Amino acid sequence: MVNYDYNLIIHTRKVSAEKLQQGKLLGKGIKPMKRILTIQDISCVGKCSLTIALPVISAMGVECAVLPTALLSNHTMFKSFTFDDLSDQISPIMECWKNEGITFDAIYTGYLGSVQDIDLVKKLIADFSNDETLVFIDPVMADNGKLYSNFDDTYVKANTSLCAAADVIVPNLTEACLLTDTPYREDMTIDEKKELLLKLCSLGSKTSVLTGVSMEEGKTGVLGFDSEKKEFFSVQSEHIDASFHGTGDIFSSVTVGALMNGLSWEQSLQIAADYTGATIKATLEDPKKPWYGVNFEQTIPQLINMLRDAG
Ligand code: PXL
Repeated sequence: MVNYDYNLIIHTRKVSAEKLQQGKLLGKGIKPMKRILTIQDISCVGKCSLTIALPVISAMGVECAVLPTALLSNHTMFKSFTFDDLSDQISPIMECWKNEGITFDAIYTGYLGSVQDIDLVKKLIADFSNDETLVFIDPVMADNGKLYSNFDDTYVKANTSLCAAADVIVPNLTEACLLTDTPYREDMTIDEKKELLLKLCSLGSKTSVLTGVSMEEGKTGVLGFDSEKKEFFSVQSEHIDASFHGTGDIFSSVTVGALMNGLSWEQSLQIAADYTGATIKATLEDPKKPWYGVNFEQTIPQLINMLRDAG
């Protein structure tokens, strides 16, 4: 049951007094560089996972180390695809990193690809994280009420146990329902979504953030629950009536990148929601837009401006 005593904080946008301060370049000798490790597949064509995380996080002035879990010709929304599981590479890479004394400020996982990968990633998190490391898990496996091809119940169970290792998880509604064994309904009420969030946190993550939640007409964003503060929170942005592949990967990459720039949770989620919306808008304007992904490359300057305004 939803505990109605918990506060719900709806964050409102803070408009910065000065736009685009001259000469204030990202990371220009101000703070030490942060290093994120992102673990997801590499789809050679399709604009998702690593082909989003790497350029987006780098553009945000944060080092992005990668651990590819699988190599695909293109993502699985295409009619056909090749899939080569790279799980046999994970342990030797981890050993090498340990010997080299390599550490990470954040570990960010997305589409992993196989149960074996998930088990290895759990070990990696145990070996490479401490109290200072942000463990950010996007349990990518489903959307619009359906699992992506290649996945089954065993994968869902493995992903559920991975979520226990997280500081924060960011499922969409379909993934949240699968993780909590709740029947999926597109038209769930806000109270039902709050109940889902409580169940998600009981899996073990400190904070759960449900993506694609509209709290008012014409807006969309996230609804989250912070189990330490015992507080629900929400961030909203303009709703653009179109859905594209890869937007979840953009949202997660921007959130982690913004957090590593020292921004607060609310600022980071707001920038992620605003940038995702701006990118969908820009894509819609392109008469030659690809069906398989968004034109995030064209909106990277906007992302940098948002970051500079917030910092
Ligand atoms: O954007 C999610 C994603 C990532 N990686 C691969 C996918 C998908 C969604 O279909 O197929 C390979």
